[in-house]
Amino acid sequence: MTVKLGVIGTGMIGTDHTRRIQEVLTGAEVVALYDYLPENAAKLQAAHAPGAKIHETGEALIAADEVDAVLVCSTGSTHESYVLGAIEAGKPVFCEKPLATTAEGAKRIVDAESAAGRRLVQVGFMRRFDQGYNMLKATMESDLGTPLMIHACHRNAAVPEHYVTPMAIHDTFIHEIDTFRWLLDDDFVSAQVIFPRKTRHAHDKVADPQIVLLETSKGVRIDCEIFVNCRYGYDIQCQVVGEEGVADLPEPMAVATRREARLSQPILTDWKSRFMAAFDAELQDFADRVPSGHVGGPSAWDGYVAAISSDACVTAQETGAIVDIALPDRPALYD
Ligand code: ISE
Repeated sequence: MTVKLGVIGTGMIGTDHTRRIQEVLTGAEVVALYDYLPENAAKLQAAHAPGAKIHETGEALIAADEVDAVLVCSTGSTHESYVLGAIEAGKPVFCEKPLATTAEGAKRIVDAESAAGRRLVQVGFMRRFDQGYNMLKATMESDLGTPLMIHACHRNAAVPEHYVTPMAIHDTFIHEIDTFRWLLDDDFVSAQVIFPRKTRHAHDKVADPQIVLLETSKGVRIDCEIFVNCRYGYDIQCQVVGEEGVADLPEPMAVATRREARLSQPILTDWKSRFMAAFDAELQDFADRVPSGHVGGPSAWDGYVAAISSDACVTAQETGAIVDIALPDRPALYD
């Protein structure tokens, strides 16, 4: 069976996902597109999905009979209503992060999905599908004993002018939030943010670098550097310290060269390439599960907890305080 997908939002990630569905994935095709700029949808249709119908609204795309499941790749502020619309239509929906721009919005999605009684929502936290992170998690479980600490860092080469201080949390660090929860099978109880000396390469509206300190309910301490104008590349590091040993996230595979008295290895510069295989795997998993009517992967609950945790980190940025993080009870659907 070929699963028929509709893509809402044909910007950078919507275009990339459409390309991978059409050219990389098996058993799925894009049959519908919507973008608030119709010319963008037309461009994507011409480039990668000539058979797809362009809809006039996202709501029309969700309602279309030929659409089995929906991908929400539009701007963050529109995610909540499209995801709620898909749940109401009983259609599986893959939503890029953030699930919603507020924790209350994410909770409305959790409530709607719980009422529907089945997992219809998968959130685009692709690192759970990354081979290196899966190897790290397996090593933690087999060799490290009880985890005690994580030292991590998330570095981007540069960020655009519209990137402001809170985005270091809800656009960038949000991936780390989900990754740490998943690696540790634990939740956070507090957050603090520290600002080291600022790099001269950051513009006025972004404090860069930052260090986030988290504590989990089991007492694990995490420090994570966020440095989004590091200049040299896109670099994701994660070291787990356990009672029996230490494990590092593997580096992306790269050829080392010896030349002119130097031993060197390239570093990627773009997050889309760094996690390319993980993006492929998360969408393949989503498409494979559509026929069953139940999706897997990161859930609406994970999206909701990420929203609560990132709100606490933003408060920590603003106040300099150690901010408590309290979670509501988890609905049975997510056990
Ligand atoms: C971007 O949205 C991402 O998802 C990347 O993984 C992150 O490194 C970058 O900072 C974000 O802007």
